[in-house]
Amino acid sequence: MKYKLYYWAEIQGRGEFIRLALEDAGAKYVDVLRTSARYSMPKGVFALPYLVAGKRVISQTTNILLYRGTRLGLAPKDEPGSLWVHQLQLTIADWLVEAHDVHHPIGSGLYYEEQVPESRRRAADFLAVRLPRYLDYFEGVLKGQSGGYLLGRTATYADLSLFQMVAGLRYAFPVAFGRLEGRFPLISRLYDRVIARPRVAAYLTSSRRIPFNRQDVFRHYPELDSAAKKSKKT
Ligand SMILES: N[C@@H](CCC(=O)N[C@@H](CS)C(=O)NCC(=O)O)C(=O)O
Repeated sequence: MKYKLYYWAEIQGRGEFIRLALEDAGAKYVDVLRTSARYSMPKGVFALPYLVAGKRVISQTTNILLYRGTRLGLAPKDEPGSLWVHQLQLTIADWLVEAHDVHHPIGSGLYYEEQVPESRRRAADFLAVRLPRYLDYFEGVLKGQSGGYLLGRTATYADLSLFQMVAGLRYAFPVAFGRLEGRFPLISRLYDRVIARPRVAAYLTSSRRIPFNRQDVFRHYPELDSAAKKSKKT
């Protein structure tokens, strides 16, 4: 099976969760929009990313991973295991939206520069309240396992996605996340495990990996990275 992934060519964004799964599995795929700007939105698809697998067209990032996870060897075959990975991935999807909304708290139709004061307030709350809550949750899941991955010894697409969250947070909030990360050693170790996976390592150093940038979901703005210090409880 040769997959066709349709996602923005300039950003990692949501597409990166799918790219990482395809890369780690050694799957054959074309990242279509990186070589051709022309595409049409298939019927029933609301937004990128979508994946074409034979005659099937699947959209919604988490749905794509659910659909292909087992086939790619990145999710258990049994229903409880498959649903558990799906549940973890849905939580990561929620977390990603919150990381995005730090720099776009009012609306995606406005530039960051049009919502800076609100972004500062949102960043303060994200860094002080929401980010530790998500990290606590995933650290707790890892604590219940031996083997270093969310399900134990075998990596799933949720582990690759958690790796991506850490990579994005390190880029966007080097100071604030840097201060926090030491409290979550199992998450840091999972990051190290994932980055050492041979196909992931090869991908990350290839030109297929798009560098983080300020058009992306994770963005580095020093004024937001330092917002936590200045936050006041209201
Ligand atoms: N819940 C969807 C969200 C899809 C989404 O928001 N895609 C963005 C790019 S990351 C987009 O192109 N949005 C256009 C729009 O919402 O109008 C998913 O996880 O795939």
